[in-house]
Amino acid sequence: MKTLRRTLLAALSVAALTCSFQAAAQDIKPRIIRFGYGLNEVSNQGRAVKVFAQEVEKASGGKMKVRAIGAAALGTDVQMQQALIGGAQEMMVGSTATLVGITKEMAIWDTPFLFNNVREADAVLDGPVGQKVMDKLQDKGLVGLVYWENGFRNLTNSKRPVNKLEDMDGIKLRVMQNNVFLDSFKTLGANAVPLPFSELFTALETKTVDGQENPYNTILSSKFYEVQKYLTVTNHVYSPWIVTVSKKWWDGLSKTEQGILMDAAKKSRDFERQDTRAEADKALAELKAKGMQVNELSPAEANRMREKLSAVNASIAAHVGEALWKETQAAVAQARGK
Ligand code: TF8
Repeated sequence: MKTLRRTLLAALSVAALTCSFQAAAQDIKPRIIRFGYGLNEVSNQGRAVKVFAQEVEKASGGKMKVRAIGAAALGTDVQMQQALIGGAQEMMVGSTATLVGITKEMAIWDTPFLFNNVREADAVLDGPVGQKVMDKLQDKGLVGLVYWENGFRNLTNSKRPVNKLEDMDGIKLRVMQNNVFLDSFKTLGANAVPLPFSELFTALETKTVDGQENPYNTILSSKFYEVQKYLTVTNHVYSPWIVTVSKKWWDGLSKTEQGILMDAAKKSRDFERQDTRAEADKALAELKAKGMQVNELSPAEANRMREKLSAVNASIAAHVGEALWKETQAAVAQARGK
């Protein structure tokens, strides 16, 4: 009797399992996902998109296929965001800074010296404040999945070593298309020029601009060392990337499909942060080997820059709202205390 019951139970649970597998399988439709990004294939961004694509294909039994399209071949960050909103493209990854025109709260991440290290960045971005800011995208037709690391930004230029604030005077500096960055670098005395990333290399090469700021990884993968002699270690702001989905398209997916994308996004995030950090650790030495002249700011000059830049804080707070500003400061303080 006991054996019979056991056999029956086993048979039943096999049936239930098969059933739920079938339900899940029916829940996954053949899909082509155009996933655009701005850096090239051999960048940390490109590597992580590849991991995302593999995870999605694996989890969907090959039904959901990710077409990874890099080097801004589908457009600049801003153009791709519009394509996602309109439903002409499914997914992308890009800087949160380029989203500020759509969702003003994203400007909180552009606060100079907001995070002292990546541990603080992870805690705040993956915590309730990061989620809250991400959720604001939904009203605008975008769904944010996860934050990836672009990294701490550093200054390069082709004119002269920047050892003190005054050395920034009159340097034509490309900034991201975002008012906080524009204000920040004007405050520092540079002649700030907003440009999309895809035009940056040529602009540096033709001396349309003298300098730019980006993490070491990007200076390396985009070969800026070929057209920029001087690198100043400023770490003036931590830049996140954000993986977004067209809400129009997302809303038509089954829960299973959404779950597959979310799960793959998290896996790609964990991979990306590790990969980016490992690369950043070696990148400065590589940039020196490529011929860049690197200098650090003296503690006194670094402080002057910090103080100068704190002048933009009030306008960021006004832009994102005092409540979010305070909540973010509290979340940073909490992360710092741990
Ligand atoms: C920049 C950003 C870039 C991103 C990328 C194209 O300087 O740091 O890394 O926008 O997605 O524009």
